[in-house]
Amino acid sequence: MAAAPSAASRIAVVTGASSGIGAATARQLAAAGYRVVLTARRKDRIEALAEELTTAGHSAVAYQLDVTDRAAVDEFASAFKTIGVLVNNAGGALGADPVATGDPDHWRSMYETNVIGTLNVTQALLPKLEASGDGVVVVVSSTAGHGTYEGGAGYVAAKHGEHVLAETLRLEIVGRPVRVVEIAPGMVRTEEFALTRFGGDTDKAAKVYEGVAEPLTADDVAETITWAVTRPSHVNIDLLVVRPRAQASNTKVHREQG
Ligand code: 8X3
Repeated sequence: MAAAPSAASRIAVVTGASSGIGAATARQLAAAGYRVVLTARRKDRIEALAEELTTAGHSAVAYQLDVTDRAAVDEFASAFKTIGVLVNNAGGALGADPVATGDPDHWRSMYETNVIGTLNVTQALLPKLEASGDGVVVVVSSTAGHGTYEGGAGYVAAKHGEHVLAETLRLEIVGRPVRVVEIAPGMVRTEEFALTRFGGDTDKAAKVYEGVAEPLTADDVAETITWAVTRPSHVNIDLLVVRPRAQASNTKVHREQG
């Protein structure tokens, strides 16, 4: 049997690499020796990050990509013969309204970015991951993919969709040289997640983390992703749920009184 390619010769594609968990993951995979391909809609941000990584002696390129645009995703995929790692990180939440009043456009958009986006990129790159002889697909879902909470239904439904995609793909491709890893983070304080969810309302965004001693950071999650993908190729981390110590469940969060 041929030896697995070394990390140094392997390409890692990260979607949503312009900020937060995606950017942190790109940094850590680059430091681990991967040639990272940063994708996101915001070209300026991924170009700046690619430049930063290259200056630090790593290998990184930026490719502007909207994961919901299948034609663009296919064109992107056609540039590669093989890929070692795909981190499906692009996505996010819009709104936190009850089912009774939630905006159907928000629901549609969340399904489109989180589920169809992951589907598009995974379908397009799966042959390339397989061709590497040791591919890893990472789906960055959420604890919202494993239980619901009031006001979360639209996002929770989309994240359950991502979880189902990962679990089903693992069943369907067993026996082929591609691992399927799901990382499900709980409360992570990033610069944009809550702000995007609440349409730029900084007060509402700040309330998400109010009194929580130490929410997870993007780096904490990036470490779990990097750890999972760098296990030996016969070790598949099916699902890794990671929360801050202060969060016992989606609805049980310890908040210190200010
Ligand atoms: C983020 C976790 O609790 O905001 O994926 O849904 S939560």
